[in-house]
Amino acid sequence: MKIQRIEAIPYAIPYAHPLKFASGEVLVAEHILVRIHTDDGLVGEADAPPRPYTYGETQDSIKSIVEKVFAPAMIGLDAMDRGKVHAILNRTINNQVAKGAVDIALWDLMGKSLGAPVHKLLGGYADHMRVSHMLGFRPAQELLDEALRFGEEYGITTFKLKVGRRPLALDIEACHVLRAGLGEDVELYLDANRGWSANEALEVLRRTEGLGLTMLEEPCDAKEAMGRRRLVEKSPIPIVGDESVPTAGDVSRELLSGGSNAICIKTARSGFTEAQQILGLCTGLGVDVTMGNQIDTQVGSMATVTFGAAHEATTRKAGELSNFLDMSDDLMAEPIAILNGTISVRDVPGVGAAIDEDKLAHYRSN
Ligand code: MUC
Ligand code: MG
Repeated sequence: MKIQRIEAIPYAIPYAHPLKFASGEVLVAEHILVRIHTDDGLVGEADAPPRPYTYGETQDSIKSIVEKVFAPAMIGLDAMDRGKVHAILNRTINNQVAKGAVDIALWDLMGKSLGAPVHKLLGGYADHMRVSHMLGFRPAQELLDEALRFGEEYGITTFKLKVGRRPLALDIEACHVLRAGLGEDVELYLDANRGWSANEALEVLRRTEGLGLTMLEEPCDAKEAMGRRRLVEKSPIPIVGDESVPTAGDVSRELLSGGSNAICIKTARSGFTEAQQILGLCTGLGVDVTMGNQIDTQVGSMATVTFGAAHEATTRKAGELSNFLDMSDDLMAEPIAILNGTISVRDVPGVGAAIDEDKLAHYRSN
């Protein structure tokens, strides 16, 4: 199964409900669909969502690095030889989202060529994941209305609230309103996308005490190492590393330096291969993990559920799998259904995110 051709296809799908958060805003999903073609006629696919404000990659940079740097070195290799491919990818630093998509497309190819679902190849632990929904910046009452609607329509009982605003009272009020309106049984946790300082985060934790918040993600910049360590030491709830930990090396640095004591795994920026390394590291150290959302399409969310359901430790918490609901459309031929607050894996060869070619033709940019 030799790699014959690699495409990086830019496309744009507007959001019906844009998501706003401390580090940025998403109005249009301007992503890249990576397609790896082999000499036996198989195609492996994966979605690459550029997040310039998080990793510095853009739609153009991902297209260029995949087609001009990775593809020429990969063509002719056996698609099963992931070790060889990763040695090539590792010659270029950063570009995590481009590398993640190449890796997932290779797993998709492996599944298709073996006739096996990738969730089984990865571990096959469960056939579904519970869903956590991300709530972006909105006035408190609108956030509550949205959460109640997601609870009623989809059975979702876990919410991640985007915070990191100033004045702090905006987010503190939102936490109180959500807890009062949703009741004790709904899980609520926060993600500040580096919007605060460590001291501001401590103040928020003080003023939300008693609300049963379960985690606080990237409250401040992890590079501000002393502040972060002090926050981790003083916080009653886990401080989750997200954008500070795209690679296994980053995870070890943040855990060992005391900058985080829980880790968010995102397949969009780590692929499946490095996500498994991260998971092994965290499991061995006794560190909790969450499956995060890089504001993914259905194609990206299918990859997350494929990985998350495959391992026991990633099914303990609800995975962030539902923000494709905010988009006006998607590329997947058979849309994802959320039933009783869960998303199921697909028992088809590969990742199970087959593309609707008419939709791709409609939304592709060139
Ligand atoms: C998240 O968990 O931070 C926002 C930016 C990004 O890269 O991912 C999202 C969600
Ligand atoms: Mg985050």
